Amino acid sequence: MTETMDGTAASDRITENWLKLARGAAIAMVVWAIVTHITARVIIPPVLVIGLIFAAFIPFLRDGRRRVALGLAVFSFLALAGNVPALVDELTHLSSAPAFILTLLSLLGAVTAIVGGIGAFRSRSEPPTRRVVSVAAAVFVVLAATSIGVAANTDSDVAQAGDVEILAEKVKFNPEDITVSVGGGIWIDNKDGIRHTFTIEGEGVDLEIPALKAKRLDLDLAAGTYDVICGVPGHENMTGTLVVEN
Ligand SMILES: [Cu+2]
Repeated sequence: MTETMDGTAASDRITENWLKLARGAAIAMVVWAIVTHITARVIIPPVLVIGLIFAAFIPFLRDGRRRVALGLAVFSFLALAGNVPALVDELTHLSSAPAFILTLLSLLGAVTAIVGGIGAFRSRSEPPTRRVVSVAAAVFVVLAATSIGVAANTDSDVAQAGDVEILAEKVKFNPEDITVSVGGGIWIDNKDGIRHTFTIEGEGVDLEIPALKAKRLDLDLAAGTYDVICGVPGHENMTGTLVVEN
């Protein structure tokens, strides 16, 4: 073999190793999209689209396709950037463990896809695959365990006699039309693996309900009709109407 051919073979191998890292990250993102849907029990269109696009990249991240790898890096960056509010929201709420862990997986997967995609495009030196995977796995295990611990130490409230009971399920309040007597209380049972809030803007009502927990609140509102929202980013359709009556 000539020197040139050796050089080409070496650079091909470097590219393939970077592509392997990018492919692993894309697979992690597909796993994230699937598990997110199983946990949520509803189709979440943006997650579905992101998962399908990552899945579509996987078969092409081989055979020296460096431009496809760059495309993966750009797509991963846009997907991350477009979801900053939701990412920050989930990652700052350790007590909602299922959502926290899935969000963490998506963040680590997307960052690794950016690193792998750019690395494959440049193909300068061997990828630090072992280091990247070790660091990502260590961060994932430590933070996931912390979140599970915090969630286990977050108590649910018990409903009190006379409380109006509400479910937060599949990113909806059930019922959506709620009637409470003046001075009455509400008890909300969150059946979802993601957090919700029961919020009435301008009235000082902002009850946080961690994933899979129940919380109660005595309402101190005058008789009237109020709009209820969930303040979690992306839950704009999770609304209700609260009638407080004498
Ligand atoms: Cu919500």
